[in-house]
Amino acid sequence: MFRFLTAGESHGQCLTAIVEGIPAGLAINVEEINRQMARRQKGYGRGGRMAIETDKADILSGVRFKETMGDPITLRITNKDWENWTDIMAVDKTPVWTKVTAARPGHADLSGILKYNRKDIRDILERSSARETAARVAAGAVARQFLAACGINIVSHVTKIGGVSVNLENIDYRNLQENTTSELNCNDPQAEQLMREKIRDAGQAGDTLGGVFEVVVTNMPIGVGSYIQWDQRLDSQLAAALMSIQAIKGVEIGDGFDYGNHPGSQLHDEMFYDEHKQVYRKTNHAGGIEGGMSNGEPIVVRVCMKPIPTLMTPLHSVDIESKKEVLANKERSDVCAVPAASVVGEAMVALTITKALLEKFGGDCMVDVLAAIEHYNQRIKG
Ligand code: EPS
Repeated sequence: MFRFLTAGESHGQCLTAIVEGIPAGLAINVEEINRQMARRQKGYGRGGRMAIETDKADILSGVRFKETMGDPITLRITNKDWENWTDIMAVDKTPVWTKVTAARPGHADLSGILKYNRKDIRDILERSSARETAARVAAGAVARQFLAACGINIVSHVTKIGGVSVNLENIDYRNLQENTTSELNCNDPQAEQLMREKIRDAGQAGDTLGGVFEVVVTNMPIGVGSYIQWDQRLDSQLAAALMSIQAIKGVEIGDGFDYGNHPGSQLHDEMFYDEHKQVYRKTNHAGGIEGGMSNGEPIVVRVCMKPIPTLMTPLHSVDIESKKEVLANKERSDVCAVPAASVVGEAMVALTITKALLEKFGGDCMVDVLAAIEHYNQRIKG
């Protein structure tokens, strides 16, 4: 079974991920893992923390001589900022702290403190912080190397920030490439300029901005995921994985909510036959998934992130200790983290597809997995 877990607080010593179930014999490129880590840190609108950290994943187990052995892989990301928090986040000292007591609307603060019976909101915000996504990207970077060995590619792009949308009409999803130059991971330079202005203005006003990004998976084998049980459906697994990312409020597959606007005759992807291409489609409204299974078309998932709840011009709230109405807690944060979330989205999609792929093709070692995929592809061609 493929699974992963993360541990660690935002200002604790480190974040850790354990990834279990990657077959033996997969070549691991540590430099590429760290390139993914760096992508998550970028983006116009990120806060002061990103200037402190240079996230790097140290592999503590599971890889020997640059190859997996089938063991759990442990990845550690050291928090450089920890040295500024050794008293506040001490493991084995008596408390020397200034408590955080003004809950932020939109954050985990209020429900968390009641649920876990804590007196300092810091006990909640440290783990609920999106800093945890650094560990997900490290885990996802291992999964992507597994998928790349199986020929599967994952990219993302930002399609909306603060109400400014890109033109999606001429996007060639089959050949979408990673954007290595745009600071906002946006493929439309005109929209990107407007997005930057929106982020700059929001920052100056002490406000924050959300947006939308798409994750696209290409070269997926047909029939990954299943309609047999609700939790085996690939679309349900992707939606859950993406919805689990901090601040995500909506997930759509393919045309998503637009399916409510048109009749079926305009929305189902008609089938055609060609000796070379076999059964093929001219459209991809379904976003690469029908009946909970991949259908061979690019998988297109659209994800909406709310504006980050930590505002420098804080909102009305209540102090949980004094019960007085106050302004919410101000913490250093980001004005906009949608480009970072798009990289996290890629990681969560990679981890989800890896799990589903291994359920379909099994295998303790890479040669068995690749042989199973090859055999299956030959069979369905016939
Ligand atoms: C983040 C680190 C955090 C925040 C942000 C994401 O660092 P700090 O709290 O020290 O400034 O910048 O966290 C949140 C958006 C949140 O809601 O907590 C990171 O590494 O991505």
